[in-house]
Amino acid sequence: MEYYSLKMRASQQVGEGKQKHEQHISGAERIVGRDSVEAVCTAMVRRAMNHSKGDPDFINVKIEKVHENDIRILKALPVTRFDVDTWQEGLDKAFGLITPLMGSGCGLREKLQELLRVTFPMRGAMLYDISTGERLEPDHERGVRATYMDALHSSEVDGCKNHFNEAIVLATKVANAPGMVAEFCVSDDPNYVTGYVASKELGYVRIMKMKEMGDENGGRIFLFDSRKASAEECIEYLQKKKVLVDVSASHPGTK
Ligand code: WAQ
Ligand code: MG
Repeated sequence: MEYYSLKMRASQQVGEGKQKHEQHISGAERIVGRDSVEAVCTAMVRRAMNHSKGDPDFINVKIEKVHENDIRILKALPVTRFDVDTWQEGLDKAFGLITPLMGSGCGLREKLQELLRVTFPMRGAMLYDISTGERLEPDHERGVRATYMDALHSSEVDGCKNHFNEAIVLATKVANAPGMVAEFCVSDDPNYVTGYVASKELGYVRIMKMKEMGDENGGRIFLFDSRKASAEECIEYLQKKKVLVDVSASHPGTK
């Protein structure tokens, strides 16, 4: 089978004079069979043209052939769901699951909370080394982005975003990165308050409220251990390796 990677990003010009810059509106990526390329491309453009963040001035669609031998197939992380009454309780639960993986030491919860705040303006994720306490992204403002991934056999050409479906694919790719310890995620979509923590050991743990409704602050932290792999190796995998995730057994409602 022949595969193609499709990537779309859309932006809008904002500001005047020297302040003028491109603001990101929407992005999507897929890896699909040759037969779906055209339909998926159309759906991506539709998604860009109908985004709540605004009308795009610029849409970039990139289509690249991918060799089947270069694709790694991964089984989706098992999903569990954790209901909470308040977002404070949700955050507390998330920190409680993650901190034991960061080793022993006090103040880890406060540290994570501080790191999360730093991710708010970033487009990608923070890559944090739990062994040294250093940030390993080459560009701190942007962060690292996991890319070249999709659900296996996904023929869906839907124009709108399904948070869970996209997140389980990303989280599965990330959890399998060399040296990866865990991931922590809160959406930056003001109307989407569900977040998750994930790792090979924890699986994908959905936490139904992790922020206040209307809050547009979100971010991702990739917790990495430089004693287990090199940062270069990990970043290379996240940004270059093609991954298809078998989500056939994944369901967002699993308790
Ligand atoms: N690689 C690295 N970081 C990313 C990527 C990527 N490909 N895409 C987004 N981020 C970062 C970026 O800083 C965003 O601000 C932040 O993550 C949140 O991204 O089970 O929608 O796309 O229902 O807003 C979780 C679903 C949805 C939970 C998460 O994230 C569930 C979501 P968003
Ligand atoms: Mg978002």
